[in-house]
Amino acid sequence: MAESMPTFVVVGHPNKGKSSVVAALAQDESVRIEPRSGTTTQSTAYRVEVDGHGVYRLVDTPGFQRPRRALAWLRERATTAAERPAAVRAFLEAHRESGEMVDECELLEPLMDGGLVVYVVDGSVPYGPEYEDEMEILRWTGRPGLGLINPIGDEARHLDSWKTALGQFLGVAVVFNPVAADFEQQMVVLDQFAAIAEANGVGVRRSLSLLKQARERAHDRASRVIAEWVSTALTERVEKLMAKDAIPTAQEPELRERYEQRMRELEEKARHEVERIYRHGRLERAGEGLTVPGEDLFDVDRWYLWGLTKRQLLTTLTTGGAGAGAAGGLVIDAGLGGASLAAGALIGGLVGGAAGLTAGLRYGDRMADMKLGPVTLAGRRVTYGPSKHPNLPFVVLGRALDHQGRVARWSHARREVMALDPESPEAIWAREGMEATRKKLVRCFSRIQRSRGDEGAIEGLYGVIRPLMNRTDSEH
Ligand SMILES: Nc1nc2c(ncn2[C@@H]2O[C@H](COP(=O)(O)OP(=O)(O)O)[C@@H](O)[C@H]2O)c(=O)[nH]1
Ligand SMILES: [Mg+2]
Repeated sequence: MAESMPTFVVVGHPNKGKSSVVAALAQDESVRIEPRSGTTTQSTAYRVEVDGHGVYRLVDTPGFQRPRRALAWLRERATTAAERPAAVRAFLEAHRESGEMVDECELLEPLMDGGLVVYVVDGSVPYGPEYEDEMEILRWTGRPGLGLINPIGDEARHLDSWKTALGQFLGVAVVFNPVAADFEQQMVVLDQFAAIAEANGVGVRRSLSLLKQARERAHDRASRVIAEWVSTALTERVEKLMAKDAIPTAQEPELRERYEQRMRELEEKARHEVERIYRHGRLERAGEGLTVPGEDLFDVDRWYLWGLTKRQLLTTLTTGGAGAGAAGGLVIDAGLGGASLAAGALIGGLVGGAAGLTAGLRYGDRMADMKLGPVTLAGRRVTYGPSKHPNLPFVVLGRALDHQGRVARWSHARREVMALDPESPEAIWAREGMEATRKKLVRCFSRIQRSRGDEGAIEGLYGVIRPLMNRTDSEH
């Protein structure tokens, strides 16, 4: 198997995104990407594997430094095309010994060892003769490959001239932005790599399907982490022992603060797990571990961003069917605009399906109830939570999906700090066809609450969450 694994050698001018291409296609955040040129001085091979099965190898190389001189040297040693690869071998031998043209040696060696060329250029600058020497040297190796146009800064103004030029030297040119590319776009460009490899006798297509399977498994695992976290959010509580004669209500602010802090920590933990699943364990997030206004889990004024709107909540809970009542906490208060809603068709569902529900759709003031234990010698146990707020699980899940979506789409070549921008959440609950999902979720949440988070109930939630992951790979 190992013999049939192709090696793609990523070459080009310095600072055109070679390392970025390697990072993106190897899904490896450890590949060094530097704003300064010339920081890559040695070739490094990255082996891409799934379950120990090698799929392909990517070699990051230093850029060409002295292509003109290198080509002049080669031209003196070959008169016919048939002699050219031998001249390149002679070049390697001569310069390895003298220690000259180290960069050229580093990048040519893996090619002469059977690698395939991936020649990276910047599509935002015009094509020019200075690239011709580089491509001519690549041609001399006799190695097949393709040109990869990186539209740096999202601009590929000079696409046509590049395509024409690359086409003559390398046959095929593809456009690929390693920083912006999501998984689908990576698969598209890898398919093109695979075609070149197949045409040269190295089978790889079957292996690419392994990458797709691995992606599915990552979604499975992320769904499981998120289902567990939502279940915990539905059942979590904090407690303390207070003195027998202490005033119970005076304990509430402290308990609530501890409850919220605990929930924030659990959310952070779930986020880290999801990041690790998508191989982004070193990802930096803005405001990580802090309570960022507008981004904080308990900034209830912003809950409409991640959870259901009042109207969605109302329709979902009242028509959610069995168990909606147990999901709890529904009464129309004045703040909800009860009059206009009551006048509408909703009231039928309310009266019929959710009679006897208590407490408010009121936002914010009451997250959970306090419960007092019996007085004992030691004192009195007070607990806070779990929250019965009907929107809390939607907020928790909406935030988790928003984060998961960003992480799953984040290229491993992208090295800036990720902002979980509360101004542009995915608005997942408003999507077409989500009403049915929202109703299923209400039933799942209710079952988790009633069973205090048993395995079967979590499994049920997993079953509803898992299909939502597919959106990260099928939309742009
Ligand atoms: N905006 C943007 N910057 C890029 C892109 N590709 C590379 N860069 C930047 O260009 C610089 C050099 O990238 P690198 O991958 O290290 O290039 P290399 O020297 O060819 O390996 C880094 O600062 C990258 O962040 C791209 O597609 N878009
Ligand atoms: Mg580099």
